[in-house]
Amino acid sequence: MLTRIDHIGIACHDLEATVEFYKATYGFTDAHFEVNEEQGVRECMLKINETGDGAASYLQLIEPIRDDSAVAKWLAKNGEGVHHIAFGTDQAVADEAAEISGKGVRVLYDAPRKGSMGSLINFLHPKDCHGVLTELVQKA
Ligand code: CMX
Ligand code: CO
Repeated sequence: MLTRIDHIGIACHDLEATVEFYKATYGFTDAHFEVNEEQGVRECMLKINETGDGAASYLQLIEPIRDDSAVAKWLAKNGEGVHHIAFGTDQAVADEAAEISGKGVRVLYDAPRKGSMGSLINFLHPKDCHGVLTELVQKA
């Protein structure tokens, strides 16, 4: 079952400047930086609030590290902005993805991949989700 908004992914050109905007404008302070080589991004998870399922909701600010990454392609076409939404699941993400796949929605990866902070992730195709690239997250 999906039990939270895990994060909203926001694509940006300058990670540090974008993090500074969110800190200075809204007062968010809990920031975790990491690089996800496989996804081709540098990112900052800015924690917004804890959630009733024992996890939390974040903004995920992402800057591409490679020109051939999904986010670089998207930024070149659209400019900065909301890139995806991510739901947290209370079960194995492979099981969640299989259930959703059974409803006719394309799941992008055959097996879960590494997400932020030790999580496991998969994605649903935006064309099957009314234009929204949707990520599934199993927290570490
Ligand atoms: N949101 C909504 N629609 C999107 C989209 C997005 N983020 N990215 C692409 N699309 C749409 C495009 O607008 C395009 O639509 P049209 O055909 O109507 O123009 C269509 O999907 C195909 O897009 P494309 O530009 O040709 O891009 P690709 O098909 O090569 O890739 C996708 C699209 C979703 C398969 C690819 O972005 C992907 O694999 N994404 C998953 C990985 C990812 O996004 N990683 C970064 C985040 C990492 C993290 O969260 O940790
Ligand atoms: Co994400």
